[in-house]
Amino acid sequence: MRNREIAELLYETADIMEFQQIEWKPRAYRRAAQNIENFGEDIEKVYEREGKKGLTEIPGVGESIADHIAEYLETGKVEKFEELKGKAPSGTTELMEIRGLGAKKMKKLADELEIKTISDLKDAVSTHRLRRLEGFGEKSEENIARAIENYEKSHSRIPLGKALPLAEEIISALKTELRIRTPDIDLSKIIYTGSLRRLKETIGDIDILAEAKERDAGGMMNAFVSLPEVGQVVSKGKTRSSVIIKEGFGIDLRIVPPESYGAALQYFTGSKEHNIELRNIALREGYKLSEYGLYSKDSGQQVAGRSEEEIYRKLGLKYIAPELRENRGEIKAAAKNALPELVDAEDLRGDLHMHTKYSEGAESLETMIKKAEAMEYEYIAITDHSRSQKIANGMEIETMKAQWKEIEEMSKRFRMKILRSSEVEILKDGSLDYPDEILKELDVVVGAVHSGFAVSEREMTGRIVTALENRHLDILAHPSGRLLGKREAYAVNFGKVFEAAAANGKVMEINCQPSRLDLNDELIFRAKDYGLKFCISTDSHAVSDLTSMRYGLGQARRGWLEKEDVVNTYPYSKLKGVFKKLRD
Ligand code: DGT
Ligand code: CA
Ligand code: CA
Repeated sequence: MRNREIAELLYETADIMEFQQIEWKPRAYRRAAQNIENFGEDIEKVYEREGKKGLTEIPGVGESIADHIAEYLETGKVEKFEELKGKAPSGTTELMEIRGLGAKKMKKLADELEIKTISDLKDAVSTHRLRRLEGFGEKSEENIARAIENYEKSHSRIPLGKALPLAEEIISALKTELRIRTPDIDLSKIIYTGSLRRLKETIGDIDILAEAKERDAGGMMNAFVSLPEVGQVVSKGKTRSSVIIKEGFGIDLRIVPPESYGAALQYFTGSKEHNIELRNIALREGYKLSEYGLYSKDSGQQVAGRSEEEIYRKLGLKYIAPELRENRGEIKAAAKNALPELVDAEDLRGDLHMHTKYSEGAESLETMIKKAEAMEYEYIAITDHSRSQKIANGMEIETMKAQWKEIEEMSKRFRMKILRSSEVEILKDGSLDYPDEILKELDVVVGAVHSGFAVSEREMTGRIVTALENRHLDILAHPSGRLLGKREAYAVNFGKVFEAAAANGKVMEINCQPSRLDLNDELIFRAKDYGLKFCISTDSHAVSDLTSMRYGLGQARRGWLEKEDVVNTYPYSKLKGVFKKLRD
């Protein structure tokens, strides 16, 4: 369902029009946007069925807006809107993202104070020029200051789901280039390090490390800075260069000689806190540790540096996986040989959260099943939205029954176990969105909160605990409700949630969607202490999402989870023991 997306597009366009003083249209655009937002049916479907004519039947949507929507649905953009955006002075579309700063205010700021960019705005706030402006005042200045802060926080870091594929793309492009230029280089030793290698949920900048002998380093650097992906070269040296790629993100490349490769990999993987602790241990043991190697303090001789393993070993530590290197107790555990045996990609046998065209997924049931089977899963759960989720095309009971039929047919054609399920809305009073006689027909019930976030902590905790006490619920989906960089977790007492989940044998989801990663690493770590089990689920809306498993897996590993903690590593025969309904 793309109604919300299209409404957003129209709202944004209205803002741009207003800013450019195209007076009469913005109101019409906003009215159309609002009606589309509240329209019960998927307007993409309306368009498929009835064409442009169908669109004009939506209140407020006239010929020309219908044309634009059709163009958008066909091509993914609207030429005229792009033009309009292009004409807007640079910086204004960015300014529009500051919450509470509508087009009228922006216009006034531009006219009176010549504020055209966020940095202009920041300047005006810090020198208190804003509060003296008519219609603004002290309060409004404070609000805008806070809005700028939020904007910067959410825009300065790259989500893992974006950074990882980007880094892989750049590294593979670099390798291709080097294969031609310097065929005798060891290409296996070009690797991303930093927070990305630790699979942190957001990444400040991408750090790449490569090994090369001195004579090859220059050629490698040249190849790097001249990659077509590179937008701007910030600095270029023999061993280190910094570039900004066309997408706007910073990438560093460092080149080190073979005898330092392990030490540099260890150092640049971080975290800084982990490194500081490690360096202290080195000092205590009579060594000096740097990005060049581990050296004896007395003789100055290098005692390790080619590999990370060698460094940890010399310091009397077991090898520590990058995801654990946050100085959260992993160094002590490594010294006592008490590190967790982390869950691994090969351990995963199924995916218990995905959508199809039955609700807001992009693909048919069959397409999703085919892809999951090609990934060699043993089982999957089909979890289309429940009926009250109108905006996500939630399933009425009849629709769901039709899906059961199709699942039954598919089960004959495919090897995989296909579980009947639904992502069932946890309603305001904590009850579930289908009657018991329907819930009991499902193999697995995934419960989720999607609305009504703005309540007290007590209310939200009560709502979720009630759901966890419901015998029909099996898994709590994206338990915190946060959207990375966009929305904080709702106010909820996690201690009580985890307690109730443990008491009732419920499973916590680790949602793999790059914009969610929920539970996050810290909450996973905390939840494990309650004896809880987890499932790592993609919440796929298209086949391409099925591969985002690795992002959630990263968070699970950062939360110290082992194979046994994660139920979708279990063979189906064992999984049945986890979910009551499969047992019955
Ligand atoms: P980010 O980019 O903010 O997501 O986080 P990182 O961890 O990638 O940090 P970054 O890019 O500033 O530096 C990469 C690694 O280099 C970092 O994880 C550890 C190491 N490093 C950087 N600065 C220091 C430092 O002052 N001391 C030590 N011991 N290590 C550092
Ligand atoms: Ca970094
Ligand atoms: Ca860096």
